[in-house]
Amino acid sequence: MSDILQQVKDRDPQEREFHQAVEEFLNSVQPVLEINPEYRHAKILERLVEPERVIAFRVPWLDDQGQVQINRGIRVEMNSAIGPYKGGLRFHPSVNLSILKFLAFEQVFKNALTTLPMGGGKGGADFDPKGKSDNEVMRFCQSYMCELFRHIGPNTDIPAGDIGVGAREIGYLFGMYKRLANEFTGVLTGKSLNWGGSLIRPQATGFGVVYFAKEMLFTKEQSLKDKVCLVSGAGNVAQFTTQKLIEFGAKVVTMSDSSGYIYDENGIDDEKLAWIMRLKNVRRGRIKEYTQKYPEAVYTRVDSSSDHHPVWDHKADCVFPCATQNEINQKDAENLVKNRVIMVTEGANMPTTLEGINVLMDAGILFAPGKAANAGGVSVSGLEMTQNSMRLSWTRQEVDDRLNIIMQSIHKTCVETAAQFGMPGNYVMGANIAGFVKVAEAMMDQGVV
Ligand code: NDP
Ligand code: 2IT
Repeated sequence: MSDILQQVKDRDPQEREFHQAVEEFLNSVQPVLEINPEYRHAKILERLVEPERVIAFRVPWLDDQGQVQINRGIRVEMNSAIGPYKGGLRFHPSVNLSILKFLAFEQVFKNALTTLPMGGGKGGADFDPKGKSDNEVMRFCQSYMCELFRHIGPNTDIPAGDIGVGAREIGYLFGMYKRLANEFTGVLTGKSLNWGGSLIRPQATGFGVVYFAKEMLFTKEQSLKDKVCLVSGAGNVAQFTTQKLIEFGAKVVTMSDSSGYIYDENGIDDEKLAWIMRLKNVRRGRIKEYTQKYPEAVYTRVDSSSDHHPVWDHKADCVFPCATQNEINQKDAENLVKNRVIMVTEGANMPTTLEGINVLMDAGILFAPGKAANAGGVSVSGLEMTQNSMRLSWTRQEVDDRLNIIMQSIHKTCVETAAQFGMPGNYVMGANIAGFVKVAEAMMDQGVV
């Protein structure tokens, strides 16, 4: 295991996020390799850490002043052993190959856990949608798709949203794909409802996170009712995590964006959340404006060079990091332990550092990794693909019921797999091993490809 990690590090020394995701995974799967020596001979791990294909391309576009702008576009097609590449697109200035490889790597095992036939991929660009006009976003998306379209397809690679890519961007991307390919197909998910989207897809990641959290608490004979919760982020995942937590009787006291966070001691209720959704999704404003509307709340600006994130200093029962990678470090985790948090459920991808995870698990805190807990989004993307293929639409209730069943099934798989390997309650091991075995078996069946 350490040899493989070292090879990955030596080959691409600058890819820190990718190394982190690979290390967490390798730490879990050792016992599977011991009982399946054939995986070693077939070099399954060595193949898993090498993307099947990486596409990198120039994205030139004209801004509103008529100036030429150039961004870098990437799509990582990581593994197609159990289905076509599937995973989101991220538009954020921090995007680079390391971040997209870590996301694509985690997506492979997440998608395997969903029970649906989807391989793993991820893509994006170092484009910053913040402060751009709708026309600029449209021109960027059109230019991005002018190259991407030749690499994707409803049976090849099906992108969706992630940070900075929501319904607006999916619409512009789809419009250009349709024009170039001369086909109306389910090549993207997260589409709007009236042209092929699925009910519940916007809500799916956040709702799924809370369905998963409910199952976790149930193992301790507890429920979300009256639990005080810290949520980070104020985007798609954070909004619908908060909405479902409120519905289940929990009290959410924080939300954040990359500039800072709000703490509302009285709890964010449905009306306040609706205001945040308009702020973020329509006006595209900053979370600090919340305190102008609700002066009882406190806004704290966050200095990104600080050694910890103050949102995690608050007393709470349950914690839902829903913004981005590495937002809970060792010190944050120690603060959560000190405050006697009982559960951390990851809505974002890899929001907790390796050191942070160790602190939480050593303290006996219930901890669920994003690849299990946030799989509801891609699951409903899979259901959107099914509906597109069948050329029909399911009702809200039908999709929500299926989402709930999938999250319960992922939870059960994690718990049973962890117990089978002698680590009861270890969701990290459960998720990694169960996802790995499904993909490894498919790779063994398909030979050296
Ligand atoms: P959005 O773009 O809708 O929201 C992202 C939120 O996180 C914003 O509040 C944003 O603040 C904040 N954020 C982003 N980058 C940073 C950063 N570098 N530092 C601090 N805060 C940051 O994205 P989503 O809600 O879709 O995604 C959130 C997380 O969930 C990501 O990790 C994503 O990979 C994961 N995820 C998303 C799924 C989906 O279906 N959308 C599915 C599964 C996982 P600001 O506005 O200031 O940038
Ligand atoms: O990280 C993720 O699972 C997503 N961004 C959703 C991917 C998808 O294809 O819906």
